[in-house]
Amino acid sequence: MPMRIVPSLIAQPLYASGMDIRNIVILTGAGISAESGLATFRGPDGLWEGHRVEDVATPEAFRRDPALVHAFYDARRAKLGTVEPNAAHQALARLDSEWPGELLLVTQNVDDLHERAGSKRLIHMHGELTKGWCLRCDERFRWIGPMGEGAACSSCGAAGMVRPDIVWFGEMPYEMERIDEAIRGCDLFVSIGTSGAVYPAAGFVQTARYCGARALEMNLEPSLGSTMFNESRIGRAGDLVPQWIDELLSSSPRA
Ligand code: BV8
Repeated sequence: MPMRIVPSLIAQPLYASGMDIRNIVILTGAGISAESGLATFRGPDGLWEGHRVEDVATPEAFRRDPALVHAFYDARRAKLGTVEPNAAHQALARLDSEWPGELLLVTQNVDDLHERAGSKRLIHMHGELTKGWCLRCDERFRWIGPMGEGAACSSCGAAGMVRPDIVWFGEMPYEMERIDEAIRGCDLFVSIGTSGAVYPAAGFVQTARYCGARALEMNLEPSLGSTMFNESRIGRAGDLVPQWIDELLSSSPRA
């Protein structure tokens, strides 16, 4: 699928000549894992794998029907074992290992495909499917396999107090200070595979532009915040991201 470039209304060339890109923040969403076979959120039926968000991804839903919420996350955790990182994940892992400047990869995704591809400078702002959280001792720990209502905490042993370590709607995303600091200090903000529908992630581009950074989005369609970007490259992440990283690494001074 050929790449389509949509210059934004307030377009300025992405890399103003002589502009030295050193510090980069990259935000990813469900679209980057679509080519690995994981469903995005805004499915054709608007449902999320057949569920209304408020029935499976809120603290109220967990109090109301923990069995349903556990079944929802157990199914997604099981699916993880059947998928692999794609070319976009791998290209970002290459950038992580070769980029001489500051780099922070912030993902809204709870899957583990970025770290399986090798990305290290990574934050899961909405939590991880492969982690559990004990509401008795407040410990977080790796979790493989189904969790279910009776799960025992691998730290304090309490049964039935373990929930998926996922940030639900109405809950505060993780590492917001670190993310905000990186965005305020970056030269380039990049958004990949996200619709820009959920806050605070959807507001990152405003902060970045306000602090003088350039902004690039790569998505299958213009996102809700598309006009805030200096450039929008429309297409599949698996094609666009490796292309962009080749471009960036070939134009940037080595360490
Ligand atoms: C909070 C974990 C308060 C769960 C998730 C301001 C205005 C309005 C509303 C709010 C606001 N501030 C807060 C809110 C409320 C809410 C919110 O934003 N609601 C929305 C619906 C309006 N936000 C919150 O509740 C947040 N918390 O605000 O806390 C607070 C403040 C202080 C103190 C205490 C509390 C927390 C939100 C986090 C919820 N958890 N995920 C789980 O995963 O199970 S959000 C979840 O949905 C994802 O993580 C992601 O963030 C979002 C889905 O968006 P995308 O990832 O972008 O996916 P989507 O399907 O939408 O789009 C995919 C895109 O990819 C599409 O554009 C498509 O074209 C593209 N694509 C598809 N294939 C490809 C592709 N692109 C490239 N290549 C391809 N192959």
